Amino acid sequence: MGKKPLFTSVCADLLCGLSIWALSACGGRGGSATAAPSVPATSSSTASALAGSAQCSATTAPGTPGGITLTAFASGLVNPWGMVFLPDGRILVTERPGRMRIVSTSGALSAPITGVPAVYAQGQGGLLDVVLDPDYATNGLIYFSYAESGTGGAGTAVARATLNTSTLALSGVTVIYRQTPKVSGTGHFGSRLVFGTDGKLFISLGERQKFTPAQDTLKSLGKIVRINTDSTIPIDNPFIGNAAYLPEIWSYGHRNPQGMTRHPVTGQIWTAEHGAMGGDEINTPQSGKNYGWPVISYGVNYDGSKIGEGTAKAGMEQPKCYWDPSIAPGNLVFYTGNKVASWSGNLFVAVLKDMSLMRLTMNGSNITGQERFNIGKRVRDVRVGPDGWLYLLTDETAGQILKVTQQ
Ligand SMILES: [Ca+2]
Repeated sequence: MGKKPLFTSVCADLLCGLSIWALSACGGRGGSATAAPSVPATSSSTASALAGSAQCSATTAPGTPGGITLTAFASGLVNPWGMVFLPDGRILVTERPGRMRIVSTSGALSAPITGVPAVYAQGQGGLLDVVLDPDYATNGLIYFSYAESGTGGAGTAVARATLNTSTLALSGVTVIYRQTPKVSGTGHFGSRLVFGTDGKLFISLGERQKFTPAQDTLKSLGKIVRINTDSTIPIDNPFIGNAAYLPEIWSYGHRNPQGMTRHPVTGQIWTAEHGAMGGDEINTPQSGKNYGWPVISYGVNYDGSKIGEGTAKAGMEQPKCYWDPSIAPGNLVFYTGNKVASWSGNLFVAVLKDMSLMRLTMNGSNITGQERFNIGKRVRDVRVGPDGWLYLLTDETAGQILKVTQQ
């Protein structure tokens, strides 16, 4: 594994200085900020558009690292990937090899639910996320994402179905979205499913480890797309009527966003994205915006070689923050529980490679600091339970649901 090129290191240092200023200005470091340092830019005319981003870990949040208690709530899951609490408190969970189960309120696993379509369970592919329809209590509809094989290779798909929790069966399974085109390879499928406050469905889609298709707006690789649940396209999507763009595109230039959630107050969609080495990102994708991959990135190739044109470019958005070294983020969620007052409104990130749970403190929509809780297992998903505690999925062959409490 090579060292980063000098240019990238210098840029990162400059941006780090900027980051600390930005975090101080938000109260994250306690210092008094009087003026922003100069902003690195490729030309003076675009300097105002090229402000750099902050390292997510630039400050340490107040708290007691490790001061949580982990309880094994359920065991016996094989590479669990997504979960959602049902109205009765049970948990609907996916296992990447292609199974979906219901976990009882005492942690017992049901038999596999029937009717799940065949999935492409290779590499990072398989059965992925699952969410409930906003009107699930009355219509019983669920939506799930998965890797699907077909002409050209494989790609992410999203299906809708009616869940019968008594017979443990899906019925009326209908594919409502397919990533295009299908390509070779087993990596970077995304994908998370999140409903906007208006009932439109956001789908995060990886670039299938193909790099440049993330900037190709006639392909849905490396995109956040937004659809109606009947598979039609919302009329207020940003590129409706523009033949140079797929109409479902909400934002583009993403690498592998495997985390996505909705802010409980603002309704804004937040994503966690696997970057190249040293470039994992938190983003707040805005309608019609370009998030840069692979033209700009804080990461480098795994052989140390540079990617693209640097860390900033006019017309491309900066992440809210990034991690260098990489942590490999899974899903993320804002804490809306009532069990730990100091966590209120904080952003929790499931972490795979670093085998941890990150707590990002917030001031409004600004990230002000980070607290790391060691979990010791690859954490794929994090959700707030109806009891106000956090629940984690560990993405392992002997995978578990862990309950997180704090005294
Ligand atoms: Ca980016």
